Amino acid sequence: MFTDDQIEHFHKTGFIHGGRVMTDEQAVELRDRMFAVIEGKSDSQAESVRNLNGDQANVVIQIVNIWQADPLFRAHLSNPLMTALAAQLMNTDIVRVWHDQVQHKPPINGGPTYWHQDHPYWPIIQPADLVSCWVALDDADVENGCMWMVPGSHLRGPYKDGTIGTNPETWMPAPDVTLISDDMSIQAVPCPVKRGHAIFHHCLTWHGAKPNRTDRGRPAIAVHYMPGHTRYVKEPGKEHMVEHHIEVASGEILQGSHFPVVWENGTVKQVNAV
Ligand SMILES: O=C(O)CCC(=O)C(=O)O
Repeated sequence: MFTDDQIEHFHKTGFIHGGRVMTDEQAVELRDRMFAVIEGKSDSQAESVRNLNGDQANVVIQIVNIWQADPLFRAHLSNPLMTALAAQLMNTDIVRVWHDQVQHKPPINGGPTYWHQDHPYWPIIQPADLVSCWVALDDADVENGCMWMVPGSHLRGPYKDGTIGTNPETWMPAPDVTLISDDMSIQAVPCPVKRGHAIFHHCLTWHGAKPNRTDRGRPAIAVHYMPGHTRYVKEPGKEHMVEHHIEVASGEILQGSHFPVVWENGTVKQVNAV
């Protein structure tokens, strides 16, 4: 569990390391299942599997809702350490899953993660107080494209549509400075994560990653967790890939079999196949 000091640190910076949440062997098993889904060898389908950058020189394989495709990833949503830590950071009695997201940067031609904040990409869920748990399925370091974050950036609210701007030489954030307040530091810090360890970030924290030119891959899985009070708010003209699974009316708490409860009042809940 996080200490009070750690939770205060998270609220100040917008991210925090969560330590080891699975063994190396479990991480390797998940990584192997990830490759099976990428190669189309799973029994069911994920929501989407694609090269996020659409560019063969800068490949980032993104899988959304791999939990729909693979039972080990479904069990991963309910990891007891991840769910309890997420509940603490969101100060909630109920933790639900918004969606999950694999991002794999292959060796040599692994692409960057362009600087962004998450919540503006999710305008149909409110309020903006979700927390993501990102687990490295192999060591992620500065060389192979670990994430970088800007401490305190979540406190500034949404930035345009969430796309911050990326300097193509340094891979550091390059925002329109007329849109941010003078006193905002945009000093990014690297966030290396060991295999089987987790880092949590707030849904407004600015984050990005450099390309991977090493001979090591950088596989990782993020679970985007919602507190119990998150609502679906229809935004005409703004659709999200998983919106077609929503069965509640606009204005209601977002719940249902595709947005499962994984933690409730201290008890971990397993997720049913959909
Ligand atoms: O894995 C990455 O490089 C980016 C992940 C990300 O943007 C997220 O988890 O919100």
